Amino acid sequence: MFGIVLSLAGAALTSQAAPEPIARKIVVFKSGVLNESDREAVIKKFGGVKIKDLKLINGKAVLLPPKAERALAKMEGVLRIDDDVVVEALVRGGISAKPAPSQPAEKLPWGVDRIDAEKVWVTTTGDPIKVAIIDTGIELAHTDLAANIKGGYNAINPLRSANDDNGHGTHVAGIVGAIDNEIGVIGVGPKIDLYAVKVLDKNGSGYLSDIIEGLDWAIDNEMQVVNMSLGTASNVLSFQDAVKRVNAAGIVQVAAAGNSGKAVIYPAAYSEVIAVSAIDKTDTIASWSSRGPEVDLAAPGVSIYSTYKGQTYATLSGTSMASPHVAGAAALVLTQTAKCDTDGNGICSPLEVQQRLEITAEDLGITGKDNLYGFGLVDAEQAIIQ
Ligand SMILES: [Ca+2]
Ligand SMILES: [Ca+2]
Ligand SMILES: [Ca+2]
Ligand SMILES: [Ca+2]
Repeated sequence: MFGIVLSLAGAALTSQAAPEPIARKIVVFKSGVLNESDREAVIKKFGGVKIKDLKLINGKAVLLPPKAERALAKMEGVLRIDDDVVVEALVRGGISAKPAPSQPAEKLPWGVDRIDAEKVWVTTTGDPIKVAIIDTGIELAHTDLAANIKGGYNAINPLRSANDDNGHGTHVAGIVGAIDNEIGVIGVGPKIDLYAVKVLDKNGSGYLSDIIEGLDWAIDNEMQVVNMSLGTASNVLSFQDAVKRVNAAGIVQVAAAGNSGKAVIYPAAYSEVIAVSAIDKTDTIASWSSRGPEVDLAAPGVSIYSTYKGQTYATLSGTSMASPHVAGAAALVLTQTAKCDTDGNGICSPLEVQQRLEITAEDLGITGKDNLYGFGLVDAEQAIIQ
């Protein structure tokens, strides 16, 4: 009797509230309880509509009426329900200058020069390491990138190409691996194999579930490094679970620390991911670069000139621009197994690559590891040649 009264009171309260929008959620299942059709059925039963399967984390992205969430979470075989949070590209402000005209004479960008990547190209140019750019896509026809782009995937719409409709991913890709060809710019590793994994839309934002699907693609397609110049302040267990599995697959993960000037955001803050802060031309941390004990390395991230959509070039700032300097350096290290395989098992694990980059970094700020620069400025020359 009492229970009925309570539930009626609850119904009266909710009927007065504004109708809630359908929420985008990630439903994670326990393994081995429900088969595939039972999983689909339980989502439908609660008014949910499946968007996509997330096999990496044993889940599904769904549209769910908010009122159904608690009851669905209690169903047999359902482990938990996470928010499918919005994740943003970590560029700061807009384009600082009008995009440069198509195919200007080549120059060495200051960031690539500062980490002394150009000094290792006699030894390695990153060929044939596979780096996935988890981003807004890459301009597939850009003359300074096309020959290095070996594939891709559009997690937002698998029927479409991973071409970049924003420009951010094209900029990031050029920092990692623009071609040494007399035009435009040169990347950290000018023969790195680039893969465009489109998870962010034309406004530079996307859903966590699309990023998780992109990470799953990276495992299935044997990527060796993934760059994530993106993040969210929300710590979602599904994201942490995904990066742990990518790490277990032996893939080096590098991410932007964030542009808030405050705590390091996710995924950079996870221990399996190399978190990169941004410095300017004077080796000083950018005021807006996120900071904390999770920062592992620093890299150039202020006024970085690189490839941009529309066959152009642009100068951008953000920890988005710092992360790909480290991703490129990680790819260069991976070509030199003897430099990173400290346990001698013949392969360089993500942790071994990270430690190689850390012990060879140029210490900045206060002596030793610190909250602004981590172990210091990534130094490609020291990591590969020393
Ligand atoms: Ca240099
Ligand atoms: Ca070039
Ligand atoms: Ca090893
Ligand atoms: Ca230091």
